[in-house]
Amino acid sequence: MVNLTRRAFTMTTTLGLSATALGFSMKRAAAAEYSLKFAFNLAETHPITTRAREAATRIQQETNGRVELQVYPNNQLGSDTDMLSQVRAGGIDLFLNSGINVLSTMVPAASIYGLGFIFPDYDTVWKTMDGELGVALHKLIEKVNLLPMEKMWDNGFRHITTSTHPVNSPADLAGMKIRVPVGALWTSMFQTFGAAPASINFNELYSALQTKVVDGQENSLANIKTANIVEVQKYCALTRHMWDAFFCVANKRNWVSLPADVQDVVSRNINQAALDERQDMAKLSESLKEVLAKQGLVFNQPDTESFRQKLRDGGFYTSWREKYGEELWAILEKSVGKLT
Ligand code: X2X
Repeated sequence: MVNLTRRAFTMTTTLGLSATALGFSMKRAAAAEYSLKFAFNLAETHPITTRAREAATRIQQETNGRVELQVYPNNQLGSDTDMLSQVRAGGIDLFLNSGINVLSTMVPAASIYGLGFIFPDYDTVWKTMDGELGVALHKLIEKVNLLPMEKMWDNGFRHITTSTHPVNSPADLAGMKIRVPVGALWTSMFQTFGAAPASINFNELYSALQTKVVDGQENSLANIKTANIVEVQKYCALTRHMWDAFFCVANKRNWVSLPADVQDVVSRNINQAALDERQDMAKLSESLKEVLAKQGLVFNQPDTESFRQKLRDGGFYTSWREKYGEELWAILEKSVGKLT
């Protein structure tokens, strides 16, 4: 809210000058003592954005306006690559990013939960990520001076969409130009399937599909809907080939400079928002299929065994086991069972 009187406003328009040019100070009606920038790539209508805004309202109410959480969805502050640099530098205070996405360029092991077909259901997912594996990954992220909030935000089980033909087995992916996010695990998985993956940030995905730079992509139904991917894709294979989620990471220097009571109110509301968003996503994973089918997306249900076999035959699990190391691998297998 800009605090200009009607008279001042009339004057600026009459003179054709902006308030700043005239030297007015543009104060907020009730300026917050602490303002935190919270940024991410998801669309305005994604449940993550809704729950983030809800957290902002609660934080404002609980602190009587002393603390303001400024929510920037939809890549408003840049691509994931840009936002990661900004949260490192302190220009962004809180950033949601998948450990499999650009965050893995700094913390390679953070991508381990993205391995193909390791989670049968949400119970196993949250037992793993709220448990020992999540704690181990938090420690690795802290080493690069980012502080993860306790709870991860769900980014859903992922499926493959294409504009050209339905995908029933890896043979249908052979040589296909498919967009994957910017992370080595994604590239490796789709290379092992036999496709030709291209790393592209989420803010460029829609136009990459529209201009046919790539013929396909893979994502949650929530993103296929809210980022309008459905408008530029025809087929959706319900592969559920991997599951993804976001760490909410804070710039450490900015975070430790906040008083303890402010840290408490912000982290408590952000973690609650994450838990509520998980429920939203679980519901949407059931209901969105029908909604998207009505919009013209043609679904098929492949037998996923051929995809799993391709990963095993291609040495996918054994080579990533070497990269992640025995300690993390053992923690993961404790939750999800033997993988190699
Ligand atoms: O970039 C994507 O596809 C997204 C939104 O799902 C992630 O951030 C990994």
